[in-house]
Amino acid sequence: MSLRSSPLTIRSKMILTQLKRNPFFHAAFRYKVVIAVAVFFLFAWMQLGTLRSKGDNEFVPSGPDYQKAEPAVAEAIKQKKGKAKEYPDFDYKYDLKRPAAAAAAANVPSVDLNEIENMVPPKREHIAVEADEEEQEVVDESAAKLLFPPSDKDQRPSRDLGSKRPPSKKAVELRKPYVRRKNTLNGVSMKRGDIPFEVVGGRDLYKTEQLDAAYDEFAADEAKVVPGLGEYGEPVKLSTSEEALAKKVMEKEAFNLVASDKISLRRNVPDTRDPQCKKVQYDKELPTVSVVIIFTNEAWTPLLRTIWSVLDKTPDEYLHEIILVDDFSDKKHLGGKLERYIQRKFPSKVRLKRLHERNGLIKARLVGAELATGDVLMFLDSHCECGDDWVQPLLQRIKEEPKAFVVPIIDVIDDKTMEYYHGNGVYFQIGGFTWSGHFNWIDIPEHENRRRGGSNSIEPTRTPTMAGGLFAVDREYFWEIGSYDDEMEVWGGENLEMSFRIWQCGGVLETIPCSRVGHIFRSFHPYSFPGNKDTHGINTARTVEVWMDDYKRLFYMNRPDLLSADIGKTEKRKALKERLQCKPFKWYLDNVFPQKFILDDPDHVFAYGRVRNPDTSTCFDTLQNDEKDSYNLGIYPCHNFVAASQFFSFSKKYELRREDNCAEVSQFGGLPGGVERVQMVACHGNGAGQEWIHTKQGRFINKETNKCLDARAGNTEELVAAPCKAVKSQIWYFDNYVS
Ligand SMILES: [Mn+2]
Repeated sequence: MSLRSSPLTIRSKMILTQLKRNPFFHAAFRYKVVIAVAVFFLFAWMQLGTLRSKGDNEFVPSGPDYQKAEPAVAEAIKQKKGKAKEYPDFDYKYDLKRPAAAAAAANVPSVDLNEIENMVPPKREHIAVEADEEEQEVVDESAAKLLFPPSDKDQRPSRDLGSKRPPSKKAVELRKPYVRRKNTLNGVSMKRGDIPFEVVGGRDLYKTEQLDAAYDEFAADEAKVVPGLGEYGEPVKLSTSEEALAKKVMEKEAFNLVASDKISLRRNVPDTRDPQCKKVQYDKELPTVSVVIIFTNEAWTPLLRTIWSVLDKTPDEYLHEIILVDDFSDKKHLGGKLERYIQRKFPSKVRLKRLHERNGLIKARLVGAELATGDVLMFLDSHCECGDDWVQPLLQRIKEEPKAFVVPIIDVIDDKTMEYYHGNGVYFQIGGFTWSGHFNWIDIPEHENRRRGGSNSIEPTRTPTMAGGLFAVDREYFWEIGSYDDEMEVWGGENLEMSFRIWQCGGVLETIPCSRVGHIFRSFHPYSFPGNKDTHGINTARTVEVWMDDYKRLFYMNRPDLLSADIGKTEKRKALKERLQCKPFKWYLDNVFPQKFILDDPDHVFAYGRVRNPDTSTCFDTLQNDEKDSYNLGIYPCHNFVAASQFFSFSKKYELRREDNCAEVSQFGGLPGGVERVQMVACHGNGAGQEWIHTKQGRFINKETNKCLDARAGNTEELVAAPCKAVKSQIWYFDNYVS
């Protein structure tokens, strides 16, 4: 059978003939060779374009710090950037079109309109969605997209603008197959990828006045503000009905958002500095600063107040930029509303970077630091208020000592009243740590006061650790000394890691008394931890593995559970320690934190371990009391392993103690027969009621009261101090005696 007679061939021939009647296809058939060649070149050209744009999209920061960054860190961030593209845009949760499209696809009745109305109250959200869709066409020009003035209904044409006539032949001839649009920022053309931010401020780039005059979506927020309320850090008093609402909100936000919303975003705070600070002259030439603020689901007013406060309190010549890094928030106000606020109200120094998955504090800060281009990096929490001249003393110190990590004195903003507390400007504390791996505040030791010139000095004050939320450092030195441990997860422990590393690897960590920044201390984390992991514990285990050498035994005694936990690999950090030739932890303890009590160190103790009464086989026990407070010391059947709750030391100062608490005979009225309770209170180091004699026979005699520790009590779990007698219940021995 020949092909000619095949019905299929005949039919296709017929179709072809019909097609040829169409003038367009007729032309196409006539010039098929020309078209083939054209298509080939077009295809080749597009391939070239894709290749080029791939290169542009790749996240390779151009600053010198990038090269200095640990290659692994740089690689990790690079990979993350690549990956982020696969995730939907941040705003997707508010995209009305999406549920509608899904419903249509599933062939179900469309969503109740009222429901949608309730989901998205401000009409502005609709406009934003539309605008986004139009912008899809120029999505390649991400930089240009950034600089679109805020969309506004009043600025839109009232009818379709454009001719319905078909384009002239000449115009068709002139049209090129594909025109790349140029990106410009204030008229300076730039390559795609030059602006790695989703949004930049537009106050200084656009005429926003007429926009402000139109419908203002921020008017409702501004209407909540009561003029003068909270000025100079005064506490806010709420009405009874507001108070009830505030209580509810506090359970979610961990601070009083109702009060915060009523205070001006640009309120004044008191000048809490030592009066001596006002006389200090700072250099005119100081390094510039990039302020990095990361946040996840931060409330509206604290976040904006933080940004305003930095803008208002930092001299313009030193403020290089404010980089906001959004760690995958899903609160509505942090979507389009925040973007429009930034575009309208803030200058172009304020930039927003979105992360498209939850990265956690450590990685989010690394992203911010990568994007920064100022001389100095300053990290701030997203609920701060800066004091007068807060930045100059920090920049001055870094200019003088480029290896200094500096922290301001962190003032307390009350989480219930938003009161900005101010003491006498002189007293402040520095950072310590506990062997269980937590940061704590400690008093400045005598030796440091001598070094810095007295307890009233405003000179930089050395601190063994930092709280972590707020600090500044030379940008290049930040990378040189190992930035952050990027294998740490979400939150916690990174501040101790950084503190140990700074000191052990040749830097200094200082509190700068003339710099003060207020911070809302919240009682709990208002956000969830992915996977509900104990990231603080795991991160701290990483820290002790890398930096604490043998002293990690004291950490694991408190956290035996972490001995078997998966803490990831620490090789990279150990290699860094090796490369930077960092000093051992013993050097840190001897030189930076000599006042730190080491529970089992022969220089600090005569004896340590369990304290056991052989007759009853009971041991001293904290009975799980909170050691931040005073508590009555107890006894409990001895464990057959080293449990932190039964670990005590007999110090070289003759204290019977724990890490920070010492045993005293209680002053608060005793039991019958001259028997007293025994209390654990903060060690003061001055002997007196905290001094004990431990005899060869095993007695513990309190020097002040001459009473002996005794295991016989009405309550079997209570340790008491009783008149000394030759009884077995007054014999106690430590597990270990240091000769
Ligand atoms: Mn904080």
